[in-house]
Amino acid sequence: MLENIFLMEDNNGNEMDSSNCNTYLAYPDENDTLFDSKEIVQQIIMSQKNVVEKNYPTEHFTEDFLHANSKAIQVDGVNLLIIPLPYQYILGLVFDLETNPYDYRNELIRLFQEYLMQSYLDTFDNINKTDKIKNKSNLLLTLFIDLRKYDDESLVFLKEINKVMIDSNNNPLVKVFVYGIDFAGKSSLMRLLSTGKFDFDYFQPTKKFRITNVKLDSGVKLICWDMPGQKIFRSDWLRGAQASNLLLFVLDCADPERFSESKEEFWNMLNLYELKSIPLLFLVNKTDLADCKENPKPIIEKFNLNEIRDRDWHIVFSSLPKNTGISELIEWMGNQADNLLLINGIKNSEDI
Ligand SMILES: Nc1nc2c(ncn2[C@@H]2O[C@H](COP(=O)(O)OP(=O)(O)OP(=O)(O)O)[C@@H](O)[C@H]2O)c(=O)[nH]1
Ligand SMILES: [Mg+2]
Repeated sequence: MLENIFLMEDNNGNEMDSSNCNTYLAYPDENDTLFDSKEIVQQIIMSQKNVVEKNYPTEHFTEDFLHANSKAIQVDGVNLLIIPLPYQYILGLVFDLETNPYDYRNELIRLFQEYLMQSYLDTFDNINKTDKIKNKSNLLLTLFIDLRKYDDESLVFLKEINKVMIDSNNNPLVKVFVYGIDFAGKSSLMRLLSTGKFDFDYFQPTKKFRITNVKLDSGVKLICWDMPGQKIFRSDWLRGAQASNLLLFVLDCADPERFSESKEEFWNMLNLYELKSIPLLFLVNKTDLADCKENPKPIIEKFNLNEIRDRDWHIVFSSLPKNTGISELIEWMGNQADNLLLINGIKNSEDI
């Protein structure tokens, strides 16, 4: 399974070594400790030194060339596929230890050649630094999602609609798409669900999506895609929502000044054809700061929740520091997951 993907660039356009090569962009893990290890960085560079030093023109990066120069390496228990790119860049893919990175090589090169090379090259033509960084981020995001999809396709797909994947240990994987504007508490909720812990100001605002696995008592795994809520990242939401089984919208109820903005984003996603009929949990968070639970009517009216059609939906009120609402959320998710397993024929009603 592909776990992470990163781009490494030479900082000054000359010799690439671990001391002057300090810009990395990585998906999905922002705080990757991979680059703290000088040994790993050095080996990554060494594996591509010949190509990077020669600084070949772009035309040189043909399919055969990429094929011949991409290398699988294992350093410090990290399993990597390393690919040289034009302009003294190195692309790296991090896999779990059971995966053979070469299984992904052809697919990566195909994706890269087919529709990404141009967008990659565009990032270097006459555009400002912020746009370059954003383009590079988008490139990595696209590659990561497409390669994960490729990997998922080798899992067993049971049905086209409401399909649930199962992993190699036969555990069903239910994908949850977690969205809502910045500061609503999405990442904090993910941490609470997976570790039971909550601390104020534990997270910086999310810049890339994060994937959190939550294992339910029934053995079902919820694969939660926690999206960055800031405005500039919202255009990426649909990509992250691909093939979701459940939607989880998070609202900060203590910030009514942003209700209109929240409502707009909430409905923008709900109205998308791609997300049609997917069950939704509407989480009203931070009830320790403003107790909306006592009187939920204004929220239901403000967000037009009674106009939700053709999908199961449920509203839950939560406070993460007080750990309230969490068991109700888990219970609803668990019931929805069980329904999906029934539809997919993974379990029958006696099992549930
Ligand atoms: N009082 C209170 N604070 C909360 C609650 N949930 C989250 N917070 C705080 O709200 C702030 C934002 O939380 P995050 O989890 O980073 O929010 P987010 O939705 O992931 O934000 P983005 O990543 O920018 O989209 C943090 O300071 C949290 O500690 C809650 O239920 N009550
Ligand atoms: Mg976040």
